[in-house]
Amino acid sequence: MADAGKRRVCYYYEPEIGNYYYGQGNAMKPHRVRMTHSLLEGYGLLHRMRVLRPIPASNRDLLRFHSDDYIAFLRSATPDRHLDADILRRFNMSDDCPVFYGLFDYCQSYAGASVCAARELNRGRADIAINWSGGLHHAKRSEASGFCYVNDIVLAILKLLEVHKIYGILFPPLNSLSFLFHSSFSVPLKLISERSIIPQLPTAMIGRDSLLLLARVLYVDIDIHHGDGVEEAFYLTDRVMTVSFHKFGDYFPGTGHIGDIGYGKGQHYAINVPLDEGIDDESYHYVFKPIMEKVMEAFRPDAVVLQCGADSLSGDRLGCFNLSIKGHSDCIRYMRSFNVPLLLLGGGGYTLRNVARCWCYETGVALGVELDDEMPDHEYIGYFGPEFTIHAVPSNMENKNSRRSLDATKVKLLETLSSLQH
Ligand code: ZLM
Ligand code: CA
Ligand code: ZN
Repeated sequence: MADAGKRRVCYYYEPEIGNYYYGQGNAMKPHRVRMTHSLLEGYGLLHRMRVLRPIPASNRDLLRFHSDDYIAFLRSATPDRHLDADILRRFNMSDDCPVFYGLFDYCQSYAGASVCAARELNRGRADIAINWSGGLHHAKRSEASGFCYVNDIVLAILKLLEVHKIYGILFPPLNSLSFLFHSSFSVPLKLISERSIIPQLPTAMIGRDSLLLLARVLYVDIDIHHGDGVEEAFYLTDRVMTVSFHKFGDYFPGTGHIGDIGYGKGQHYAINVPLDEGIDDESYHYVFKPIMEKVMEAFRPDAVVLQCGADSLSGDRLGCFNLSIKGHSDCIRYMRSFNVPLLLLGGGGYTLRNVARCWCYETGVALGVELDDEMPDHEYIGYFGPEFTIHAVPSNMENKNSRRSLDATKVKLLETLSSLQH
């Protein structure tokens, strides 16, 4: 099988990340990233990949998506300085998104890790890059939302688009059947039939004897919440396709209707897969695999960004899906099997022991290493009793997704994807 082999993996981790604290009662706990790291160390996985400390995101990085006044506000806000109520409201700072100690350092750290990871893929130095502290998909240009302040995903995608361009050189004469192209990833020069590739180009700038093929980035979001911030950022473009699987109906943030498909040039480049509570592994993959297969075939991305929010797992404190760690990680396994440069990001996940289990196991999947179910001793082993296993105990909750509704969703989305293919 194509996915059986090894991959070059680089993993970004900031040792300070676990010390940031959103405040009492807030479900978002950066400590889960430190728990994951400690478990990775216990399993010996840190020796199987390059472990890198992120460079904090610069102002320049952050301003590629966010507004000046919003970033200036995040930089200056501290809990002990007076904060104007109107300004807090303007930037949507609230119980979900409080001003806490070290807020701006935290933002620079998780966003910097995603940008560094994207850069490493651009340079062709890794097949898979990982940042479990990232994936904060709700942040808007000038607004915090749902525990997210800066949108590290948008910044990483912009980085992938920036460097990852494909330049082609047409053989003279211009109407020759073949041309050479290469990409900035470590793809060797290849001879491609012009006829087979040119009609499928999303965008091409044709000079006298050269082609500039613009890169395409696919974003996939398996967090239980809709990936609204990323969708909105790329809603008008055909260079980024966004696909979110999420609980829809009386659930935060309320967007992600199946009929929201993008606009203008971006029409058909946003895909929303609304699901109901209690979805299990079998039902999830009944829609995930055929949809993603069709997306890969129709869109042919140059890089894939996968937001691996662990709040879609069974027993999550905020979530209401019923995925096992195996079922969740099969999404990573499936996307990895296409052999396209892959950026793995974190996201939600509020039952801490299951988040660490999930992201540790998924790091194993990235590396092509199967982990022993019996957990090794490590600093946070006390969180994992009484089972002390990597896999969590399944639940018997009811699956509110009928075969009929899943079929309807699948058929509708596969139909709109077909309109992309010519
Ligand atoms: N109230 N405290 C997912 C983001 C989910 C919006 C309802 C806040 C909470 C939640 C915060 C102690 C990702 C909403 C909630 C109370 C308006 C959400 C602080 C309890 C508390 O007790 C709490 C003061 C807090 C927050 C519950 N918030 C549960 N669900 C969602 C945001 C983020 O996983 O997708 C990616 C990282 N917010 O439902 C309210 C409407 C604010
Ligand atoms: Ca989602
Ligand atoms: Zn979530």
